[in-house]
Amino acid sequence: MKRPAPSKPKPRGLVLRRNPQRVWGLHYDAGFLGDADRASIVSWLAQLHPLWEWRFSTNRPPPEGEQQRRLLRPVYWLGNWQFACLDYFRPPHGVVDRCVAAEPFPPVLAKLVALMEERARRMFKEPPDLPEGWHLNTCLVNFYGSRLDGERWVDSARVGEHKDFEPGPVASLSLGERALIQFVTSSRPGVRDDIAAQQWLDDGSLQLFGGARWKEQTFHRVQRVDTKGGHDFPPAIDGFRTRRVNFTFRFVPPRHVVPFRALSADAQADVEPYVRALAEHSAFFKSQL
Ligand SMILES: O=C(O)CCC(=O)C(=O)O
Repeated sequence: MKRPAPSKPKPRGLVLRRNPQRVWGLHYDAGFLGDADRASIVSWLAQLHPLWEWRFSTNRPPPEGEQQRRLLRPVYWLGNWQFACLDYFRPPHGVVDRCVAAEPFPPVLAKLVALMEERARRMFKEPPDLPEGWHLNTCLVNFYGSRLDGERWVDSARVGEHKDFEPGPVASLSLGERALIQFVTSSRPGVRDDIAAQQWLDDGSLQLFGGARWKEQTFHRVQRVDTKGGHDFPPAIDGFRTRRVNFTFRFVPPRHVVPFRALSADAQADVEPYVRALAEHSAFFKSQL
């Protein structure tokens, strides 16, 4: 007798593979970035000197069970710099010595940010989804690609499960190889990591996400980045090849952003080498020393 075919397991949690743009709090626009603005961003990238930070520092050594490590990728921050070794902005308790005043957005990003804010304000109307004073004043520029390990290129183009703790909606602009972003319910891979939504982020796309569901109740991760398009972005970074660049724009209440010299003595000591490295190429950071 033929066994009945096993019934297909039901997805646990809502899997929104096709149309996450129809889901409240998520918006996706594959064609957000025009050619001229894209070219202008790429030429701005060419003069950048990203940092490839270490996760811990002298005054903040690795906690038990963890090891000192470099981040998976080089980064650059605009508006304020959240150095990995000082830990990231996590209100309500993690707000002191976290956000160091950084360069403003270049004109092309400032112009795009105004459009992103307009869209976000149509999606989110009031606190807590749209906090008092919200505007996208912070940007993390992530460089995704491969790092040279001895003679081997090792792909490190991914980000593990995490939340962006800055309050309010986040806007994410992608350049280069498409990347798969997933919103999941667990902070550890394999542990109840039901996929609540996922989206391939295309070259030139904008994703907006906000509201409790996508900011608080789920984590997000970049599961993989394609290699098919042959993208290779400037600037040249020693031991690293960039095939995707992502800009995530966030909001840090301005009262939490402090000049480098207003950090505690320990925090200044931990990040001074980074600020000196930035100052070699940036009038802004030179003025902060
Ligand atoms: O690269 C992306 O698409 C997302 C980056 C991200 O999750 C982050 O910067 O927090």
